[in-house]
Amino acid sequence: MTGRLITLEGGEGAGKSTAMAFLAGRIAARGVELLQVREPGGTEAGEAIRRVVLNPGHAGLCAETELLLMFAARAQLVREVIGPALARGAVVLSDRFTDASFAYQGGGRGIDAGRIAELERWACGIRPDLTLLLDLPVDQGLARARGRGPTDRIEAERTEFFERVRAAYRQRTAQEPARWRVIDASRPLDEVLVALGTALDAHFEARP
Ligand code: T5A
Repeated sequence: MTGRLITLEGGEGAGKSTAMAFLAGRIAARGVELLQVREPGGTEAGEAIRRVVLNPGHAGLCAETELLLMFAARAQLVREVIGPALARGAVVLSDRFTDASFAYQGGGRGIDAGRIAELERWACGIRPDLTLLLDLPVDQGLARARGRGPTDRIEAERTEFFERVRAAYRQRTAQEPARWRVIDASRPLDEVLVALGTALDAHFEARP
């Protein structure tokens, strides 16, 4: 068993928290070492960066700062946590990863994808083996996310921003179909979890 990185992506309110718990249980049942992380965050420095980027008080944060902070947190997470775990053969399950930067800062904020790809190579250096995308209409996701309570700085963006995020995610799935599995997250939760389980099992069967 060699280490592998599995990432979960999606727009706001796609249901990633519930899906993460389900996927973690399913992976652990295989008897492998599992490490769960979230982005931005996952290290002491990364969690501090998370508090800055999501704080609605920092309304004036520019797109470049936002992107660099995401990669600052990611660089720390890769070196401190993900890299060593993969080296010892663990399965790392990450709630968001570099694709979120392509979708939010690339699609949403309009930063050139080539620049983000350069940061991906330089500051991060690893790519997921499997990425599961929870895809659903923006208005449905926002209604779920905003129904939970106060919004963070990014959740407070306009609907058009999230439409661009969704389009960027879908574009990435089309560019690299072998890595992605797209799950219709507008369906009832039990159906979403079945689809996730099927996608995960297929990945492990293809690469035991
Ligand atoms: N970001 C992150 C960037 O801009 N660039 C980056 O590079 C990175 C890494 C992270 C923010 O940072 C941005 C993206 C984000 O805006 P976060 O708090 O981690 O902030 O936000 P999210 O990742 O979006 O997570 P959320 O907690 O907002 O959403 P989830 O986890 O997708 O949704 P969840 O599971 O809490 O579900 C929302 C509600 O819907 C219900 C749940 O019960 C819950 O109440 N629900 C369903 N209801 C009906 N049917 C279903 N199928 C349902 N699934 C869930």
